[in-house]
Amino acid sequence: MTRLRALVFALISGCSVSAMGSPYCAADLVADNELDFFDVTYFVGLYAEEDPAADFDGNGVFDFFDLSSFLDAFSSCPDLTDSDGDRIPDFAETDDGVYLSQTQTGSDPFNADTDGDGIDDGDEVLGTEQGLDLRSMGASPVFKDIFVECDWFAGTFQGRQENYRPTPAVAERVRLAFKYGGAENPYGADDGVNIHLDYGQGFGSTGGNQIPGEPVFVQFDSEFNQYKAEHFDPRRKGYFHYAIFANRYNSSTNGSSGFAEVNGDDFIVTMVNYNNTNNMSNTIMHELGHNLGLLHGGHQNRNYKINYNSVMNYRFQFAGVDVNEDTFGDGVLDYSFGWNHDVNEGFVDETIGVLGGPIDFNFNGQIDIAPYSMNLNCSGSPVPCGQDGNGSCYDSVCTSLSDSDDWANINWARLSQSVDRVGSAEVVECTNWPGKVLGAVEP
Ligand SMILES: [Ca+2]
Ligand SMILES: [Ca+2]
Ligand SMILES: [Ca+2]
Ligand SMILES: [Ca+2]
Ligand SMILES: [Zn+2]
Repeated sequence: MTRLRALVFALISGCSVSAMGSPYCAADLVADNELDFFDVTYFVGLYAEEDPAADFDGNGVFDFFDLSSFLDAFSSCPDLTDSDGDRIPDFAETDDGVYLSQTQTGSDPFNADTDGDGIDDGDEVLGTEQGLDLRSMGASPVFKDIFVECDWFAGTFQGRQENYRPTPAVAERVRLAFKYGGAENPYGADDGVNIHLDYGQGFGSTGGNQIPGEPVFVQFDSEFNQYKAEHFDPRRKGYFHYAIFANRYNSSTNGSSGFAEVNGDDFIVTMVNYNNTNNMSNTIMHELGHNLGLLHGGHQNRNYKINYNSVMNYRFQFAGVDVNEDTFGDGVLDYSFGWNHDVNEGFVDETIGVLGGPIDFNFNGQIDIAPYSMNLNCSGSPVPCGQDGNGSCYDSVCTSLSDSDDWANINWARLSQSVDRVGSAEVVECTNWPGKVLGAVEP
């Protein structure tokens, strides 16, 4: 575009440029981190219309002094070079990990996403170009953030009164699990993620809402996407995960707890008749984990691994992860750290268990000294190699079962890869529900 054509364009579409108020230079009116022809053009346009914003010296009168003040500001602006293109000039990215203000951001001037959470520094510090104010929602350019909008149904479902809105107790349990999780941050900051669940609780979280209606089930993802189109601010796309909390999905008898995109941004949590703080918070972290790229075996689909200690594993989704190394859940909500050693089902050594201490894997009441072969990744009791426990085992083969480091394996680029933005995403149906591992009746 030639300069002349650009000028004409700027004049006829003057409102398309950013509003006044680059935090970096008062004269950078179009807030593109460059002082250029367009800033002058924009200013002259405001001046001609006696827009209050053109009262540059603040004396209540539009006069010659405004124009000269503007030109002074123009000439005294700092170097607005933005090396990494994240809309924050180099001089403001102080590269010390301490966020103080929009002109002392703590972020890296040569890395557009300093904390590596998939959201650019400029979006976290200034809000997005579409006007989504992530900073006021708690975003930091130097600490990982995840945003999730939660919309829910409430009413009568199959004769039951239910309210599937996440409670403050649910949100707190999820918050703590991420806050003290193992995701790394730059500049030697503590590990952890600030997760922001917007269930319409206020204080900047005003996107979550009840969806009218009392559907017995929601079809994923055709009906899901219709609800999303109606209830999700499109400016949040690419920055927020979107979750619907409903009775069931896909059928009136499906008792499973959820469905999610893998490496995406959409998931559904269906609590049927087992809605409580533990079940919902654990399922949020499980389904969100799929969005983050995690599978039921961490890096693989192999489910029920006794040494994969994560809420992603059906063995630990509702029971919580194992903290005393006996392979049974202890109610703690977490992803895995990959600390357990491999367990070879063809050569099971009870004396070393999963982390060093002995475990009676075959429930014969003693620690067997001699290794044996046994298919261990089953929802019920272990069975001999070659058998699948009438479908209760993930597979029938005896292999080496490996742990996985979920926290290190999170795909932080998932938002830019989600199905709403590009092509088709892999989805995973989560057929788990409380008591399944114990052989209870599906609700
Ligand atoms: Ca920059
Ligand atoms: Ca940067
Ligand atoms: Ca970031
Ligand atoms: Ca962040
Ligand atoms: Zn799942």
